[in-house]
Amino acid sequence: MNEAKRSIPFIVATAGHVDHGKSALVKTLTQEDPDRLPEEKRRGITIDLGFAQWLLRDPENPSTQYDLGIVDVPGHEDFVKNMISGVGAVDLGLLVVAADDGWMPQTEEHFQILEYLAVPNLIVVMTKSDLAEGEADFVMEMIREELKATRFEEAPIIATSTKTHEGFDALGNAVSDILKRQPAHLDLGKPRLPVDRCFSVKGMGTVVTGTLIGAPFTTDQSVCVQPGNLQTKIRSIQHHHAQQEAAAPGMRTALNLPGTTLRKEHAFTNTSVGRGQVVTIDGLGENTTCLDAIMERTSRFDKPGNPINGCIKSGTRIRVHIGSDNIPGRIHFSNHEPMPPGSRAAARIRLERPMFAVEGDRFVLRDWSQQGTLGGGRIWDADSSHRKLSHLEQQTYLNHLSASSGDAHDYLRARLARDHGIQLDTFAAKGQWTAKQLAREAAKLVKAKQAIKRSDWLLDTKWWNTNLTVMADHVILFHQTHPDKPGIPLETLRREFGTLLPSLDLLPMVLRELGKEHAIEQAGECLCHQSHSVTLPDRLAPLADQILKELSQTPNEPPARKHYDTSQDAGDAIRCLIRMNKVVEIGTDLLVLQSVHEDYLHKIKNHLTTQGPSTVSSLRQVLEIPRRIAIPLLEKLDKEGQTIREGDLRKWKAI
Ligand SMILES: Nc1nc2c(ncn2[C@@H]2O[C@H](COP(=O)(O)OP(=O)(O)OP(=O)(O)O)[C@@H](O)[C@H]2O)c(=O)[nH]1
Ligand SMILES: [Mg+2]
Repeated sequence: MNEAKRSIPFIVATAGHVDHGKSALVKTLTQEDPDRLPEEKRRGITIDLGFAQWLLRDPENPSTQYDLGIVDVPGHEDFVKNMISGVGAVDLGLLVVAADDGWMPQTEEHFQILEYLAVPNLIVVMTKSDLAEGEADFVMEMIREELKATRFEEAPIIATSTKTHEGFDALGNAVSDILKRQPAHLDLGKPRLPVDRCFSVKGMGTVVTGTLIGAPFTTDQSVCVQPGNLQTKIRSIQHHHAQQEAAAPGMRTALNLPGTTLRKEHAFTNTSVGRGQVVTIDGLGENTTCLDAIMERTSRFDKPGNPINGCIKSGTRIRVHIGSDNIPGRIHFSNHEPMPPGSRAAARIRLERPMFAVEGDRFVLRDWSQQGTLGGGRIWDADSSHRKLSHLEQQTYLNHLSASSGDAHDYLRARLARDHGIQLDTFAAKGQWTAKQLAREAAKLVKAKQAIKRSDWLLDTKWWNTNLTVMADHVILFHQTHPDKPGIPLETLRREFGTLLPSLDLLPMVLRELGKEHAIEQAGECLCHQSHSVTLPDRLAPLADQILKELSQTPNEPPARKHYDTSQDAGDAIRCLIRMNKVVEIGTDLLVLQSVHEDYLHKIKNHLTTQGPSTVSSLRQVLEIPRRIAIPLLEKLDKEGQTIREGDLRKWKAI
């Protein structure tokens, strides 16, 4: 057969009750025995995850080959936790049901787990068809009954036998039929490899394996292992025992990580790696012990696979399975009501040790003693420790996402409604969406006038406009109550409104917008309305007269501002004089009379427009002022755009 031109990686996982023929199915499909442990061979059951590669040609398009990484899971009820750690990023589930046994407790439990993890495709493989004894149709009927009213109602059911080889062509066709419609794994620029196996190879050191998602990994790439923030480098990469320069998302991937050791159980050290940890890159978020989620419980509580059918009380100790990890913790519901089967609820999970998780990730909850699966859900706040779950904004945020499809658009809108302002760059680094996807969704919100963009901030339009109006009203109210003051001190505004803003970095934008939309301008350290004119209160009149008198006595040699500004009243008098256009502030420490300032400006303009660009010292001579005034005066004019500085020279703006 000709070489396939395209090889598309996908992950396929088996699922189903113990002894129903999952491993035998994988062996027939791939000629590899997924059971590798001596104990598995001895007992004839699968204990831990097994892996194999299935290269499947698309029969309709032989130039396309599916490079399927098969994860074979154990069916025994004691090893469900191992099963979950293998099915985190699966494109297709093969739910195995033995024809001589039918739908059994772990068929049901595994089925629910695949549902909670939102596995996109399912094929039911009815194995051991050679043992069906004329009951095959009936068993198929029963299986179809179990699938009713689920996402997989229409899933193919294919009868196979590893003894007679019946059904394997049909199975291959069904798999390729599904996968040709399945989108390839995306490169989000955010690689994550939840470690599901970790072992040591002589001469190489530690090797970890897992299903790579989010972005490729390449040889020599610097990576970190979370939780633990262990920094290392990829020395080499293998994909199903073949050495590769790079691995793509959706590939079973083995990484050789130099300088790391095998972790013993939960004894985390700063060099050790083990199942449950995630190989990733820096900057994709922090480890967390507190997360908020939308949790759901199936209504299939009467099925035999779910021994834990009752309500879950708020505060119950549980185990959270996420990626390849499982961590003990407690679940709390916002209304403190117990959560019945067949419902959804906003929940907070407090973990007993840190985990690396990303918003949008799905998880499964099992009871503390690992008797059964309680439910599943999706993380929507990967670090909620600084918020209250009962807080209205957090409730609204979670409920909004609960009722949505949870795509990039819904996520961005919900976050904007909760946080009011989002700094897109840092925001995009976390979560499951690319900066490009989020920028596209942000542009849509801006177009619909639901958001406005200011530098890299996306702001909720209604919230932004309301706050600007409130601030502008506050300035006007201040004028009414303090007619003698030039305006509200910026510091007061910052104190009173700073907590409204998601970041104080937004303050300069607020000030600009107040000027543009509300005629509020900044005068020195104050904010005032353009129409506000200061009336000098009687108590300040003698001080103001004194300042004006002194300034006019030595107009070109004014004393430093601190010479006058010695009391609250003196400061108020100076601010009044500035607002009344009687004196001008040059730099932070100099005042000159308005008339003197006008004279300077006139002379500078005249000199620069007739003599051309000039140095500070020639301008000083024209103005007959010392350097101490000339420098801040020219810097002020530069800032205002009246003059332009070019090296040592100044030129007039109009030239
Ligand atoms: N007759 C018959 N026996 C089968 C078939 N497939 C598997 N078996 C037998 O069923 C037994 C269990 O098969 P496994 O493949 O180990 O079952 P499993 O689902 O992987 O079991 P666990 O991994 O322990 O859950 C073995 O003795 C197989 O030889 C089949 O198609 N026909
Ligand atoms: Mg097995």
